Amino acid sequence: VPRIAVCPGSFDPVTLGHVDVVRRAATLFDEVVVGIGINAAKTPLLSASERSALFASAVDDLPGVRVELVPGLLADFCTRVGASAIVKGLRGGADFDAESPMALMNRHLAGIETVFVIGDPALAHVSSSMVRDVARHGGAIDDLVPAGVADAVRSRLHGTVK
Ligand code: COD
Repeated sequence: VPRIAVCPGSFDPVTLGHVDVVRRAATLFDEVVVGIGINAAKTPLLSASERSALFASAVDDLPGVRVELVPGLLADFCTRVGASAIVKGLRGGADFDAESPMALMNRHLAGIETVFVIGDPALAHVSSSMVRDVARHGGAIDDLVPAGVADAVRSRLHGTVK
């Protein structure tokens, strides 16, 4: 029986930090499903299908990794795909504080464990919200995101690719 992990997030947009977490998960599990989820606290810049296509292109060299939309509860999604664990990345204490209640709730709802990997310290400053903010003000985000993502973000924000 293959061991399957789900790596969930908003991924608005996917960053090199997210891809690093998925790469690490792929060394620990037979299959990894990247789950493009809905965070009710956030209004996304990119549509779910855009976020999905950009993540899929960033991991197309990784066998055993696929991208799916999570339409409702993450816990239900994990049960449906037969996942053994959720894998998430921690940049620091703030991530731990945000992730602990989610891990406990997902275990409560579906009996699923969450496994945390410590993010690459070289990417500790990289978040989707920071990437969006830097791009919004005309800063360079190209070194923080996979190929194609910076153009997609700029085109959504400014209606043009420069
Ligand atoms: N290095 C390491 N890890 C990183 C980095 C980095 N540079 N950047 C981000 N991460 C990690 C984050 O800590 C997080 O674990 C993950 O990557 C995803 O980050 P985001 O910001 O894209 O995703 P979130 O936090 O907005 O995702 C929230 C979910 C969509 C997972 C959540 O809202 C959810 O599960 N929604 C579905 C509905 C549901 O089930 N709700 C109840 C949840 S208990």
